[in-house]
Amino acid sequence: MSQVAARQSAGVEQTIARIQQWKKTRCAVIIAHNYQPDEIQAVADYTGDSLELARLAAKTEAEVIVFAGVVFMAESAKLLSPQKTVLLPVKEAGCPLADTITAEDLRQARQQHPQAAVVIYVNSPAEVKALADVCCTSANAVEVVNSLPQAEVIFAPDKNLAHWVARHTQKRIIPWPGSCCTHNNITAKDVAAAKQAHPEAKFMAHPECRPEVCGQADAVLSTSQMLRRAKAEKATEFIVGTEIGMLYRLRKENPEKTFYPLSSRMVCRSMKMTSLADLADALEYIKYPVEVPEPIRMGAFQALEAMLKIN
Ligand code: CIZ
Repeated sequence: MSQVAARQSAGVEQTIARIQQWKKTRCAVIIAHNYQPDEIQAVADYTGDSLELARLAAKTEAEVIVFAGVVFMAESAKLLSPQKTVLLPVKEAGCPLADTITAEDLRQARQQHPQAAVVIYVNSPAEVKALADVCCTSANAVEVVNSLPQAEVIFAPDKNLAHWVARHTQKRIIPWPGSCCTHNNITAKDVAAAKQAHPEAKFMAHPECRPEVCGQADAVLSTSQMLRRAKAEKATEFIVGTEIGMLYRLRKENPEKTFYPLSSRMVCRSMKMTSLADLADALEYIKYPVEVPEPIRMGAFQALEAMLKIN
């Protein structure tokens, strides 16, 4: 090992020791989204999708929850655990998809479609969730929409997930024009190239991908569903059509199988903002506490609770 590499590795060890020490002092847990950098997932107490993690945060005895993820995820944890301190280590880590909708936009859409129910994907700001009839995840979106009495549904903010839902329901879906740039930038050409490179591999796509990408998938799955499918399938090779952070856990939990990213461009910049030093600083200096005003928290909590009653 070169001297530079040895110094870097000693620096990483020191930062991890600082994280462990402050985690104990603060009686904290670290939870990391499936899209976080490998080294962050490696030091986390729990990894998962945004809702799994918010539920875990609510169940833990810990008083401080460090959420390695993006703003809407830390907010969701706070919605379910208002009495706990929820920290987002990088306060600028926003979600470009969540930013495609505001509460005012949604109020106007409701006025235009007064008969329609409003289903809001969890990748959205708390004040938007607060105006929804019910929330959904990518794993349960179809089930949530089909459970509603209304024949029309405003589905926001992801247009590709809305399209996926529309294919699996009799209801009229009114899609919001938002999308996740990490998923939406991928085209049928990328799929063709990945399939040509790995002809034996099963292709799992996330429903935030474009319809022509999902249309070529062996299965369209949320991140938690991908983890379950990769374990259960006899196949030993998979092309993974979602953010590349997902490969860390897939590989760790299935060492005998091989996972290929659909494209090396599937990198969410916001998800990659968190560093080990940010985690250590978050714990030592209590950075950055997430606050959701109580009337908004109550409204958003009700929309989440309505979803949890469905599944
Ligand atoms: O809700 C989540 O965690 C995201 C962003 C994706 C998924 O499918 O789990």
